[in-house]
Amino acid sequence: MDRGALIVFEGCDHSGKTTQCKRLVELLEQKRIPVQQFRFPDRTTAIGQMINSYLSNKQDIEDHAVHLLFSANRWELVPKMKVLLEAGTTLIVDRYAYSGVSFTAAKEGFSIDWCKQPDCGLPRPDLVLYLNLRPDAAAKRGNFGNERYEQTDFQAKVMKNFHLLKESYWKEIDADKTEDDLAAELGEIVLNCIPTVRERPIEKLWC
Ligand code: 2DT
Ligand code: MG
Repeated sequence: MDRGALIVFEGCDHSGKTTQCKRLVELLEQKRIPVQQFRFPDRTTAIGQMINSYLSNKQDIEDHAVHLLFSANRWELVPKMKVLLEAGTTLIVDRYAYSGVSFTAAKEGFSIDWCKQPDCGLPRPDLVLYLNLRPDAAAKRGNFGNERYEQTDFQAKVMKNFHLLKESYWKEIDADKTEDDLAAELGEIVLNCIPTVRERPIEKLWC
């Protein structure tokens, strides 16, 4: 049985990740390609609910501890992801371990190296679509919300970290275009990627 592709979206706030994930799922469904969407953090699980109360400032959690919760929230979904991939379903994932590392490493006293360890061995994406948007273009799309981390100076540090994590299987996409143009560009990339992974084993991230 041919496996599905693991495709991850990363990028800054307002770059259109969530909208484009949805558009991509719709495109694949239209073409009768088996597809399922994931997003991290997945706030529906017990761990996800702790993360949600942290992000919405209802609860404080020590910085190392919350980093491990974000990672645990990915690990708890790995068995389901693997079953789907092996059954031929392509997964479109809104944020993954790169957000995990980039956000925590933007805090005082955290190295990129330390931050990567808990996610080491997760299924490695076949493709990371990194939506790039200059800060001035992002600002035109609206203000930050009220969640933790939604501040300009913190986000600038996060963006720097993302760029340190680039790998050969990343594609950096200029997101400063219309929703339709971006959807068309991403659709073509993903439709080309899916057939190339069919017989490749799922690799491990960062090890
Ligand atoms: P959303 O706005 O996309 O729901 O993200 N985050 C995310 C982390 O700090 N660590 C992680 O591992 C992940 C996946 C990024 C909520 C916020 O959570 C941050 C923004
Ligand atoms: Mg957000």
